[in-house]
Amino acid sequence: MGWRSGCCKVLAIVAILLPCVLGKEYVVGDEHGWSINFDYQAWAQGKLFFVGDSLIFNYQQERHNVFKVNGTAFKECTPPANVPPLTTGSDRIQLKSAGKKWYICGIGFHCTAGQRLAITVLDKGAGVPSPSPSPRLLPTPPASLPTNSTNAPPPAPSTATKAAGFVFLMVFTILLAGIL
Ligand SMILES: [Cu+2]
Repeated sequence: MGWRSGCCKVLAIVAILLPCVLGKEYVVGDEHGWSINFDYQAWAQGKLFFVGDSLIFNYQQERHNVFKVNGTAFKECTPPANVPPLTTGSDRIQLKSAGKKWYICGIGFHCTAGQRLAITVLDKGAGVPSPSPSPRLLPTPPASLPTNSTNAPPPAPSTATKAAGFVFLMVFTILLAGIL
């Protein structure tokens, strides 16, 4: 009986800390990688980038590169003359501060051809930018509710609760695997 409550405590702590400790990794363009003929703004849309997350630019070395630029250089597709580009073919950039970030390819006319990415990095504490309160802050029904309240279907979960549930499930599975 002891392991159960102890396990729950560990679960709760891990479920809370895990998303904070581990930054997410985003492969820019997913399997398309970092190249021309891709809509990076569409790719970035709907994604939430937080401080601590990382961008990974995958591309064929010497065919492309990655410049971190400012808004003007992004708009005009002008790579900075005084800053060397990233050129490894698998460049990882950790998002260290909140705010707008811009990346372009400095080879040929690739940037003009769409090889540029603009994202907005959010502060960890900022959470999901939404006018409605976080679902985690909603009051939970009292545990003493009679009859079949525990079996009642929960209200449709938001994306945030789904994500939290997924993390919880993962952690639970890992722990369970460790115990068994
Ligand atoms: Cu390029």
